[in-house]
Amino acid sequence: MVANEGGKHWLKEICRFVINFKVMTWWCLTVVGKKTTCVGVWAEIGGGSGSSKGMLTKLLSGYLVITVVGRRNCGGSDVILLNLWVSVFGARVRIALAEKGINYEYREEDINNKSPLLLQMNPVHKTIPVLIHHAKPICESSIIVQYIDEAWHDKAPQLLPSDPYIRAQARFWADFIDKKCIHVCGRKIWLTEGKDQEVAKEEFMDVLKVLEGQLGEKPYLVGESFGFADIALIPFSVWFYTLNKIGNMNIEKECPKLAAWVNRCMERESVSKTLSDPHQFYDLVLEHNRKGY
Ligand SMILES: N[C@@H](CCC(=O)N[C@@H](CS)C(=O)NCC(=O)O)C(=O)O
Repeated sequence: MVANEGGKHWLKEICRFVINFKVMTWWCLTVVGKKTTCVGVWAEIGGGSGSSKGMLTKLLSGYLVITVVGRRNCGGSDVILLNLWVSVFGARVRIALAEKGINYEYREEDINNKSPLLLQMNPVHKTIPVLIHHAKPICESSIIVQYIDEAWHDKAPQLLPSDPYIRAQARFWADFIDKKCIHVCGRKIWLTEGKDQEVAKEEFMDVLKVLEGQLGEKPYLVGESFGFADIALIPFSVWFYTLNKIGNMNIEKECPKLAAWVNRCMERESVSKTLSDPHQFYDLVLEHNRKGY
């Protein structure tokens, strides 16, 4: 009789050990993967020495608590943005995330010393921004903004219009902004002098004039609300102050509708809180030009 009870006890101990081991392994993986801390539950599970029924209850409740904690905490690091504060492309993604009210972990990259994570997540272009969602990377700013709109389609506002034709228009203008190389010819204005600079200024103003025409009397580039095409363009407005100063231009005078559109966009918190200070940007450009980058 005593020997039999001793045998049962021995079996219980093995069962307890196996369950404990499994839960602990799961717990450790959860903590590492989701960056959670749950010391209290560890103590609860590890310190138990009561009956096996009591222990099982403790284990199950620990398991549930861990699940809840794990789920609650994963919101932050489940979405990671690899970025550079001054990037116009990164600003697109930050505006889209802010519009949707998505929490994310921000990681600043050093473009001259790219992190192993960036190289692993964007091995083709090796550029920022990269959005990492559920540990999977999405690259290229316009694609990321569209992904955000689709992945969080249940969160307002919709960044791409629901009407297929208007959606195509929004994509057309975002594509125009990228293909017309606002980025390349804008940079040329502060990177060149003399004739080359004059050519770059002309190219840049031609593109802005087309966009001024597209705006017309509308509040936003496509449709009646702020969306995909606006997000593609608005980060470049940070450059206007620098271009006016260095290129001796007056963008606001030449494109008054565009200037009013910039002010309208800046009324949105997603934009005003994301875009960097134009004066800070100007100082950075002067510093880079002085160093001859
Ligand atoms: N087409 C890309 C452009 C991204 C891009 O040019 N990112 C720059 C920073 S603004 C970068 O990572 N440059 C580093 C490099 O080219 O090595 C996008 O839309 O995301």
